Amino acid sequence: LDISWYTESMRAGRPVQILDRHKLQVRTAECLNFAMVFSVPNYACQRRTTLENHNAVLTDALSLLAENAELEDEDGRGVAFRRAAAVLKALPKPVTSLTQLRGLPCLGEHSLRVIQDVLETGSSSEAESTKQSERFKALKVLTGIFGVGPKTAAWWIRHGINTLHQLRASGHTLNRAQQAGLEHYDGVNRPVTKAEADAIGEIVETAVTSVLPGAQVTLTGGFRRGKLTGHDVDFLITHPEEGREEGLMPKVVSWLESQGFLLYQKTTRNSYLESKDGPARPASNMDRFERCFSIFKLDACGRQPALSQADEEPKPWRAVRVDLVVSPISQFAFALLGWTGSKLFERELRRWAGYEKTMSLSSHALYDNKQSRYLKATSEEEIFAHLGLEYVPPSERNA
Ligand code: DCT
Ligand code: MG
Repeated sequence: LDISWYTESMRAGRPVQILDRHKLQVRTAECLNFAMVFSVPNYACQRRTTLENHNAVLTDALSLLAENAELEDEDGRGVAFRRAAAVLKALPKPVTSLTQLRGLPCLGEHSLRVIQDVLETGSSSEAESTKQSERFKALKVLTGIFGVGPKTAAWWIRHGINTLHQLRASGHTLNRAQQAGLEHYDGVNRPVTKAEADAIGEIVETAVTSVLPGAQVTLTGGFRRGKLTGHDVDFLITHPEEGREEGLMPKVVSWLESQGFLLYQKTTRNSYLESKDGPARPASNMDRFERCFSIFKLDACGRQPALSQADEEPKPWRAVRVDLVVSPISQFAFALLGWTGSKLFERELRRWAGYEKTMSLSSHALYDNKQSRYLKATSEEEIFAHLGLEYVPPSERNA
């Protein structure tokens, strides 16, 4: 009995002639097996991906290979592994056999090999050997410094620098962000808890409302999706009256600085102009809001004070990476959708918009290329509707 012929026939709705009792039994068994074959839509934004992951061993292996590709500055390969991992995250049950994955999107040859290895041996030899490799370890340590990307890390490694100690001893010139990153390395690389994010939220709220009453602060990023920890805390700030948000960021930053909350900050100005920039150039839109990359000094809130490595004196505070973004109210829904993530979910939304709808989506706007006009929205629900997608709440955008 040719199983693949049988399942293909079933899938295509072709009638299958039953010949005798024995074959009927076999085919019934195949039918049951077929019922356990998963089906998943192509784009992550068409799926509901909660934090409940039934295939963590598989997705951990694929995510590690994705991380390695990104550290090697090979984004294409990174995205391929991320897409494969996202498909498995969306499955309602653990995968037990490769045949269950037949016909699923985004599972390339390489990812399938990794999955097969895990299913057969319990772990991925490629992921394990990557994790142990000196190059991966060095890239991870060096890019753990705030302000250091894969290119800089690779350049340092080529010059014999693999550790923080070697970097400090090398006398290489670091920019202001990297100096702060090195100084606050331990804090910045320790996961931020939801309680810490909320404590920072209160500080930001106080800062924002004292310099502009009526302004609103929203927690975005992973915490809005329900994650319990994150690598940073992301906030989106707006004011219900268009234009009132102009010039807000420097005031907020000054307030925070005057109160001693900032260990480091760098503000970039809003450079987005609908009329000038238009939809044709969406690639760098993430950076066009008035945005502040910062390192916060957060007092230990009921937590055991951390030991600082240098002097072993207990530190009554910790360093936390915080991103602040200011958006005019007219772009708020797009900014909220764009800053809630996950990164892959966002990427897939833009891919869906472009390929399936001939639209350009950014964190500022949605442009319909067929109608040659912007589609306005005041809520995330409206944006999903414009895109012809079922609404997916933040807690189900964990692709
Ligand atoms: N974002 C994006 N594309 C990027 C970077 C960010 O679409 N290249 C969006 C999606 C998530 C949001 O910005 C915040 O970014 P991160 O803080 O990096 O992501 P996160 O989901 O909040 O992850 P973590 O919980 O680790 O902070
Ligand atoms: Mg974040």
